[in-house]
Amino acid sequence: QSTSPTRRGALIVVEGLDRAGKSSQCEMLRDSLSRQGHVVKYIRFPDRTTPIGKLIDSYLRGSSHQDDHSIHLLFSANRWEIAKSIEEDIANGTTVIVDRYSYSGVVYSAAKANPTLSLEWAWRPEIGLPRPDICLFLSISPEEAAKRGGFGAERYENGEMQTRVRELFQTIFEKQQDVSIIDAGKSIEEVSQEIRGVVADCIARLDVAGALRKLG
Ligand code: 2DT
Ligand code: MG
Repeated sequence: QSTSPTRRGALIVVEGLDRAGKSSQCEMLRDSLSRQGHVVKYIRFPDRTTPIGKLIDSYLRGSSHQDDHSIHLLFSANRWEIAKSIEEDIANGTTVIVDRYSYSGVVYSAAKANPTLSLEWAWRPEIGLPRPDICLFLSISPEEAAKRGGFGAERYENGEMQTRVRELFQTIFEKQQDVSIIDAGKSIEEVSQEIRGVVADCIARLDVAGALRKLG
């Protein structure tokens, strides 16, 4: 055979609270990896463009009401409807950067303190989705977040919810493998440089990491 098999892409997830700088950092990482010759896609969840995503968007903007469990499952379904295309991209050598994933999914839902919506319950529908090769958690203090501007108008954008979300992110990332906690209170350039380093290590390990795995 004259053709060598394509090296698979990496699945890189960026998580964090609102105003941690996720979107800017995802864009900078995409541009940096592209300049190095990688084929890169940047996607975000929720993907508000699909039919399920439109229901989620209307819920987040406060235009509609949903039962806590029901909206949780819609957020998860929104990942499942994209999962196959992520797997195909990775197999074809495209590196996929994902802005929010299952970790936001379980943490925001469990933060509602609904007695029948535990972290464990919330994780179940995530099982079997593509497992990130690395999850970068952009950690920012409430003080620094406040300096970056007030809350937006969407559901969840309030102090009480953000405090619970912060605690639950800590809880789940203690147990999670392949998580890198980044101090996102530093300058944009410093944070970006740290992310580039972590991602370079992750990409260098892809051959030994084997095929893309699934969340368990
Ligand atoms: P953005 O501000 O990033 O658009 O997110 N969320 C997100 C959930 O509750 N469950 C999920 O599965 C995901 C991906 C986090 C909008 C809000 O949606 C929350 C903030
Ligand atoms: Mg937001």
